Amino acid sequence: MESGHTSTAWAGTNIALVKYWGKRPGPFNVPAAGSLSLTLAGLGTTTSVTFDEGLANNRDVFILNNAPLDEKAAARASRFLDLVRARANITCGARVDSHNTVPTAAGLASSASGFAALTLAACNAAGLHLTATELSVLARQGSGSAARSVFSGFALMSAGERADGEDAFASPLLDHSQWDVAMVVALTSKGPKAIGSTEAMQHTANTSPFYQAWLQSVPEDLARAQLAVEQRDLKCLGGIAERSCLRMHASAMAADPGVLYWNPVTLAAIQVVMRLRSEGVNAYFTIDAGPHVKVLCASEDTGTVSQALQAVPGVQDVVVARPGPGAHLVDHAAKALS
Ligand code: 2P0
Repeated sequence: MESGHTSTAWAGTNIALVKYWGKRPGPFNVPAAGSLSLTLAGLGTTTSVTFDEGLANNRDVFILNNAPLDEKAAARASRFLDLVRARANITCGARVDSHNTVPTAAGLASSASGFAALTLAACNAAGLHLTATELSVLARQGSGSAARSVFSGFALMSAGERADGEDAFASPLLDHSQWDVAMVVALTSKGPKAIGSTEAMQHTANTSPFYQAWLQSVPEDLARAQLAVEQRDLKCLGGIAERSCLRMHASAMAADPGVLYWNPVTLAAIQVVMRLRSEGVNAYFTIDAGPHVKVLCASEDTGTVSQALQAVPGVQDVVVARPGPGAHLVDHAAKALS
């Protein structure tokens, strides 16, 4: 490893159409079931990593959007970098500089793009040249959803069977250039989310009587969604996405105490999507661990869908995102010129 060498990577965030909600026990952050997602262009994270032997006490330094990262997030990222250090047989700290193009203040920031970009930049800076599958296994240990952002467009995350999670990784299903769809994101609040997904999914697993039923429903959704992607069948994929989202949220709502991410604007946006469909527009909602509504539709319908969502009282902003490439290194010379 060459101390002082900086590597920069970009990763887009991804939106799951068959959701991940729950882990198997153990230290390796292994999902309890598979998931299927769409990686987005434009909304994501650029991260630069430099392993620096001059850092006091080998402590990592994290900057996010030009400000120091909060202590809890920094501790989590340091634990993740320990995995990279162990693999590369290095001990020094790292300087990590990240920029989110996801509107962070709106509570949309995703650990998916953050950990995918960190994985690739840190491995490259440490002189590790991993395959995409190996990167996905590693990224998963930072954040489950990050394993999917390694890949372009539609990706399938396997839960695997091994206790060490070495067979729990994402694989590419359909490249971002292969299907002209879009994700229209309606931001329904400005505040940060009430409860983080890592904690909320654990709480759901521990206390929700619906959790086992949720898990049992995933394999069939995954198989059907995979087929729908392969056949570019938007209606079929969208129907499964809505079902998966509602079942995931139902399991969380049934926890004790219940986890409710939605606000009244979330519900109003859902109803608008249903109305659009009754008018013949192929648009389908999904919602993550927050109140925002993401709508999958054909590219040609983004104008109609955006307008309808913008008209919902309380919607703060509407962002249109296209399918995007997987995590990749950013050329430093090109970066300096831009
Ligand atoms: C998903 N979410 O499939 C689901 C749907 C949120 C709702 O993946 O604990 O932040 O870091 O593995 O990846 C969010 O979970 O959880 C997530 P950890 P992560 O996109």
